Amino acid sequence: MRTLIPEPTTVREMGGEFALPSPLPIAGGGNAAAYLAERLGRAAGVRVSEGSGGIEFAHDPSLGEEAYRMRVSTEGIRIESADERGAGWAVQTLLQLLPPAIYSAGPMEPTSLVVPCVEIEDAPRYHWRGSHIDVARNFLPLEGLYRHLEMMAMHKLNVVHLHLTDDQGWRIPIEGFPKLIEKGSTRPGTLAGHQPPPDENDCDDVAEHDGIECGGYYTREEITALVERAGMLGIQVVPEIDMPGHMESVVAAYPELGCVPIEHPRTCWGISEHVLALTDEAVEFCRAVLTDVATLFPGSPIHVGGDECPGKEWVEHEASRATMERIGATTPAEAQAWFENEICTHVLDMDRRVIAWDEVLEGGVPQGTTVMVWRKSEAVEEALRAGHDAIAAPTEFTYFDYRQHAGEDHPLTIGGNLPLSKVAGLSDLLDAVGGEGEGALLGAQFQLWSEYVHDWAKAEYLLWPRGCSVAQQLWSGSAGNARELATMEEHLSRLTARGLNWCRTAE
Ligand code: TNX
Repeated sequence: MRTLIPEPTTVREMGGEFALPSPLPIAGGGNAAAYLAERLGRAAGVRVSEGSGGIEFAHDPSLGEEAYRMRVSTEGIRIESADERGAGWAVQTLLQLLPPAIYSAGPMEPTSLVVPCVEIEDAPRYHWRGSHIDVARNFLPLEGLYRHLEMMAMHKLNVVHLHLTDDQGWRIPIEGFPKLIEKGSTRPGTLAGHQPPPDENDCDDVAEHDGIECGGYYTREEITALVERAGMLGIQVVPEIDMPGHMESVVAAYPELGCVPIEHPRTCWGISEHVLALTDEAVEFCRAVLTDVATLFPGSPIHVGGDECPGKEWVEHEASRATMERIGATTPAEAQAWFENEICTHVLDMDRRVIAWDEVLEGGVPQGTTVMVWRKSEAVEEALRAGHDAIAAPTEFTYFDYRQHAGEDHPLTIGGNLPLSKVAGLSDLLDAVGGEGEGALLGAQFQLWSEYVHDWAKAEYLLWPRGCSVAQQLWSGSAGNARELATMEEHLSRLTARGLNWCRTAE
């Protein structure tokens, strides 16, 4: 039996096998069938036809969300699910029952398209199985995102959280605010991603490092196409517009929205003191942006950031201080709580899930806000007890901008060692905090912050195979096979077939 990652709930081997006929009859299955046809066609030149004797998809409303049942007999394959995503995950399992070359660009041997007879029952432990990608610090080209979606689907990951804006760049066009792209999407200097800059928190120092313009953005058409492709693969795209901190790129574009003037998006890393002004005009701008973002990402939850916002400038800036007096805020934390209330309420009023980083627990946010916890694990319990839904994104287990191994040949990263063996601890954390309080623990996600990630080759190096482990844990509830490289050997050959630059020396 082949290694399946994530591991299904139950697998019963029945003996015998089914060789996929060519052309392959497929009945039903919608997007799931379309994706299967696409992959079999690309890798093995298989054509599909309509009719019976091949793969049959069926609806079974008694199965849970995203769950599926798959029966492979010598006569054919039957896949049952209550929803289209369940059918899609069954297809991913089916692909893993085939030789790893099924993930290649082809052509592979058509004769090797043989599936063992099995009965599989499967359902996810968590419904939020996410991958966060920061495309703001360094712009990452679209092609890689498409490839990443395929990798996510292979691992039954269903949420891609795009960190679309930050101090260093704004990556999404917004109706009525053209300067966000004209001025906010590029900055001088590439921020020395492969060499450590002398001081990464000294903007002058880094700006002088190379002197070329650096930036990029996705067009609205590109975003719409990406969201559609993700949907076909069973993945929801969750946009993040980080506010009211991490907004230097906005202030560079529209100085009237900031507390101090800024010439261009930030040219170094670290937490910026230059935050959005606390004015009605600035809040109105944020509302307008979120309204527009909601149209670009139909039905998606919307992440409104809320992390790392020093309130020092609010006290110094006259108009912001006037707002603080008006709303009766005596500290920056109280002022941010007011801001979060305005913003989160706006998103909730659009009938969307609104998500914010765990800093917002300090001042408070409206009930109904989902808290994404990146700092200490206790904050997950705190969020749940306060009645919020929570998503775990703990630095300790899921910060993939940290190195994968301690070896000297590891490329530059922002943080210390987070080997595969350590990532395997995520499910214990989730087990420990689940069930606390009134909110629900939706699941978890791994984060790729891109301060030191300039291209997809490096992104892939940091993401895999650690991403396999998180996916395994979120789907199956435990680290299982995905603890160390040796136990995942066959699965890793799938990543190789896909041409992925995964880290071969992970510990
Ligand atoms: C903290 S996690 C951040 C990011 C950085 C990251 C680097 C969070 C909400 N904020 O802005 O990129 O650390 O590891």
